[in-house]
Amino acid sequence: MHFADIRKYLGSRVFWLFVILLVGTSVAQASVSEFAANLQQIEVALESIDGNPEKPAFIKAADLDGDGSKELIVSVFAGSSPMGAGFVAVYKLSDRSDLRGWKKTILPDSKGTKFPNAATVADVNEDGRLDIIVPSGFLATTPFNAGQISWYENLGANHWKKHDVVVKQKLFYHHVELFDMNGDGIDDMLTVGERLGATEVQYFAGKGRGVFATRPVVIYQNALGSLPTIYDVNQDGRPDLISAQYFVEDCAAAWLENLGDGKWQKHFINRESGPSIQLSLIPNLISDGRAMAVLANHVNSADKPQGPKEGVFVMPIPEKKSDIYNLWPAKMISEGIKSRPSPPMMPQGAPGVFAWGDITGNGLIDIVVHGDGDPRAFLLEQVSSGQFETTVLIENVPQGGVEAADLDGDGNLEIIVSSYEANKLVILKRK
Ligand SMILES: [Ca+2]
Ligand SMILES: [Ca+2]
Ligand SMILES: [Ca+2]
Ligand SMILES: [Ca+2]
Repeated sequence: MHFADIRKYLGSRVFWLFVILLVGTSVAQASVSEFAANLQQIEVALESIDGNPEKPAFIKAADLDGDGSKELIVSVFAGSSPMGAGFVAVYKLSDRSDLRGWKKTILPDSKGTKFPNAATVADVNEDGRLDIIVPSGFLATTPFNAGQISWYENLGANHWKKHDVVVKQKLFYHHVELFDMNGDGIDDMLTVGERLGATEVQYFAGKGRGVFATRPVVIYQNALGSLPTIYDVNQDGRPDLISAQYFVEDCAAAWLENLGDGKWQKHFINRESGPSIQLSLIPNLISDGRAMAVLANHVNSADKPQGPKEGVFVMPIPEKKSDIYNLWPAKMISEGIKSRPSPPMMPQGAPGVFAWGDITGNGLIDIVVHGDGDPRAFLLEQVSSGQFETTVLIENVPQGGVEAADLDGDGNLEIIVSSYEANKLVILKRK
């Protein structure tokens, strides 16, 4: 979601937005009418979670304490740079019926994390409490060997203890899947380490009770990308890996076939949509019982008019087994997403990361996508089976993340949107 170098954004413009946000509710109310005017299908109200979230990026909703209400885990870039650093914040609703009241906890010892990326919520040490895995680092940290994976042990009552899995890596990490990769019955940490032009698909073998090998097993070089998914693509009983590709530019998306005995084979899925940020498999997306791959690319048609157009694509997993090994047909389901031109030395791309769920309540799964280099967030509403309509949800949220979750327990999904460039963290709620 932040494949641009953000260091130069930390200037007067960000400070100006920060001051406005602190002015309070009158500004927020004005924003409501501003984006509600853009909505055709749903009405939303905006609640500001935090007047100064300190440049929030990735967002994850999960019920960490088992009280039936979801918390928000926000990866905050703050002053992230090779020298400065960010942190991870957990927001908990004080009163479930009031989305305005959030108690913020900064995970202990998370201050100093350089570019904290997408958090994973899982019970790492198998004590029955959900823990938080935080991978980190980015292009700016590679010369400083500052890539890292840590996890925060849930001690109960909102107390946390930090454990490092790996530190001081040239590679940076965006996402970890907790999964038993080597079949010894203990979950391992699967991830894709990246740097400019190269990736390594790795796992850190679990030894039990939250202890992991300090050196990774490298299962493939120069395949996949930031946000890998484990899925048995060819239904042979062996879990495969699938993801978008960005830093290795031979395709937009690929999967690694698990051949057994530690052997893997790369297959291209899409070579026409350009460098891509996220591929997710969504079960029963169009209500036909099949899983579909949804791909968001990350390109800039303002900079490269002859290049791929920005968009979100659906790619059904081919039904004929032999077709799984060929390119999968892709259909663009978004409309009008377009990156800003990149300022000098600050490459921009659109769209960014996405989340999904039945946002509008018609029983069909919708997709919420951040524009990233397009400073808007969008709802791709599934109006009838397989038919999507694009709506602008909110403007002026350049570069950030999205999540969809029912936070207040009324049965409707809220949408949470961040912008690290504009220092915003907001909830959109259907009226
Ligand atoms: Ca635990
Ligand atoms: Ca294992
Ligand atoms: Ca398989
Ligand atoms: Ca709700």
